[in-house]
Amino acid sequence: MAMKMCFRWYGEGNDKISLSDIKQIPGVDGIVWALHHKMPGEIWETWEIAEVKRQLDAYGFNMDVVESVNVHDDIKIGLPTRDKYIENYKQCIRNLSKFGVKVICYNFMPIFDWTRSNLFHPVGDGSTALFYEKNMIQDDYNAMAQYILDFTEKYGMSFPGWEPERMAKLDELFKAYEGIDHEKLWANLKYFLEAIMPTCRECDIKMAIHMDDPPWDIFGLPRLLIDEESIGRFLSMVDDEYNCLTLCSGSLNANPDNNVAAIVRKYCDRIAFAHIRNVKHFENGDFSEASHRDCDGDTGILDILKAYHDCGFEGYIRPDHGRHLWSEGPGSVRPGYGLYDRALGIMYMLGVWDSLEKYDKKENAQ
Ligand code: CS2
Ligand code: MN
Repeated sequence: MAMKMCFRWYGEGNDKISLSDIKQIPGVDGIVWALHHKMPGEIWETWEIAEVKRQLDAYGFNMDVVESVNVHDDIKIGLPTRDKYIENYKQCIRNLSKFGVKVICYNFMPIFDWTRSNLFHPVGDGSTALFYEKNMIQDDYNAMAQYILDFTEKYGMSFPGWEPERMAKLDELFKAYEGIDHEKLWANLKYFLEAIMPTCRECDIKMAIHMDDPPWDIFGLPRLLIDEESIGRFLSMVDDEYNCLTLCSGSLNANPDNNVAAIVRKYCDRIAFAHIRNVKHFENGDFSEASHRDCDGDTGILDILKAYHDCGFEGYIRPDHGRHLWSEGPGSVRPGYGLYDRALGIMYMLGVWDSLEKYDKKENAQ
C-alpha cells in the first residue's frame, strides 16, 4: 500500500528547479503541474498540455495532479457570465482527461490565494520561511498586495492567484464581491460543483478543493474551508465521490484549534490529495512555516501521517511549502517552493511512512 509522492513544479522557464533535480529526490513519482500562464477562465488547449506531458515523460514522471485550474471570479461571485466560464472549465477537464489527469486541485477563495505578510522571514537558524504577521493583514489590502506585487515584479515572476492583471483592478474586484457573504459563496460553490460533476464522472477526474489559507476571513472576504465542520458541510453539500479535498495540513494548522489528524480520520475517503506542512505558532496569532520535522513546529506531522496510514490512504501527497535553505533566497527561489527543504520534507515523510509500513503492519499481524 502506498501513497503517491509528488513534487510541485512551476514549469519550464518558470521554475529554477529542474526536472532532473526533482528526479534525484527519492520516491517522487509525479509532478504537480499547471499551465501557469493561463488566466482563470481560459481553456487549456490539448497541444499545451501535450507539451508538458512530453517534458514529464522524459523523466518518467506522471502528470496525474494539476494544481491549480483557477476558478474565474465571476463563478465565485455568481454573475450571469459564470455559465460561460463553467463551460470553459468543463472543456479544461475534458482536455486534461485525454492525458490521464486524475485530480484537479483548486480553491474557492475570493480575490486572494494564500496570504502572507513576509515571504522570507528568518527562522533563526539561517534559513527563511513564509510568515504571517496578523497585524499586517488587517484592513489595508492594497498595501499587502503591493508588497507581493513589488516582489514578483522585482524578481520577474508571478504567483498563481496573484495575477498582476487581476491585482491591478483590486478595488474593482472588492466592489464586485460586495454582498458576497459566506452563504452566497457557499451557494456559488455548490452551483459550480453541481454543474461540473457529470463531466468529472465522465472523465474520471476528481475535483479536490484546497483549504483556505489562512483559514479565516481576511479583509472582510469570506472564507469557507476552514475547519472540520465546514469540510463536513462541503462534502455533504455535493455528496459525490468526485467532489473531494486537497487537505492542506499547513493551511488548516494556522488555526491551532484544528486537529488535522482527526479530520483525516473522519474524511479520508474523500481526500484525493494531501499537502503536508508543519506550523509554528506565536501567542499573538502570528505564525511561521517550519521544517517538516515534527518537533520543529507546534502542530507536527507525525499524527497526521499515522492517520493517513491507518486509513490506508492511497492518494497523492506532496510536501506543502518549505523553508528557503543554503543558497536559496529572494530571486533564486519561489517563496515557499525551494528545492532543499521540500526534498528534506519528502525524506522525513517517507521515513515515517516506511517505518509505519514495516513495523505497524507487523504489529497488526501479530
Ligand atoms: C498552495 C496554494 O502555494 C500554496 O500556498 O498551497 O496556493 C494552492 O496551490 C492553491 O490554493 C490551490 O488552488
Ligand atoms: Mn497547500
